[in-house]
Amino acid sequence: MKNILTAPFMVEMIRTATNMYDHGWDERNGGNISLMVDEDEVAKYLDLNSVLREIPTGFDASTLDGKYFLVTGTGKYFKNVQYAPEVNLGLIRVTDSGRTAQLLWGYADGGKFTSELPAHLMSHAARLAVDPENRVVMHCHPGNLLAMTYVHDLNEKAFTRTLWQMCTECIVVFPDGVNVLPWMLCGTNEIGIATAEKMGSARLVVWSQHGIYGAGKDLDETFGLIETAEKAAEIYMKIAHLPLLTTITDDQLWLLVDRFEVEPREGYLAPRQA
Ligand code: 2HA
Ligand code: ZN
Repeated sequence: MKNILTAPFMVEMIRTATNMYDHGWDERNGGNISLMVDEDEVAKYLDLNSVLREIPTGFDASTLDGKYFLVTGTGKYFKNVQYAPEVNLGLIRVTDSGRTAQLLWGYADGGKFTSELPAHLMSHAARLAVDPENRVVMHCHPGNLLAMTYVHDLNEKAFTRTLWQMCTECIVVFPDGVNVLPWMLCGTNEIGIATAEKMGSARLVVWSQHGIYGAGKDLDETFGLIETAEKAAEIYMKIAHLPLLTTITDDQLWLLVDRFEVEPREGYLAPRQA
């Protein structure tokens, strides 16, 4: 059996957590990542019959039964993932209609998965229902997106349109837009259900005054999605207090849509000029 620390999914997870920390998105124990890994891939590194512990999840996620996830640990710091992956990460198999997580590797100090597991697994289920290729759910606290939720209208269309107007590439990277939740208590099934519901129509969900959730087919793509939205929010926070002399118009956004063949969120752009 090969050493799991050499697995491409593990190497990529460690690099991504480190990179997110380096971007300032994951102070202290902030943020969490879950990566769905194919059983065939896990079997190269672990004995699938060797369950270290069973941990209750506290919610149902029946469509995920039998699926494997590499997940950051509760209370753990992204800063430390690269130095002690087996303490800060765990690999779980979901069973019992989602109610139990079987630990196959990791959480070596007796720990467990992120407190945000409900939001993660429910979001995986929601994204898989609309995109079978989805593998990643990522949560973090990027400063400019967070700041924007204090000063910008939290209406999803208004929030999305502002981000699209801040950088030319935004509508190409997230044509589905950004959904927004009001402030809610984190770590609960309620915020998990609300996040998953928002994930049905967009891969980015802002948690007001807290952070953001992103979903995608791999860690790089999901990181890039959040990175692009955060860059747009940074531009917004640089200019919001200044007189606005120019913007990217809806006609120009339509040119991007046509050139890059993306499908903008229905009704978010003014109708095309004839
Ligand atoms: O503790 O970011 O939302 C990790 C978090 C909770
Ligand atoms: Zn958080």
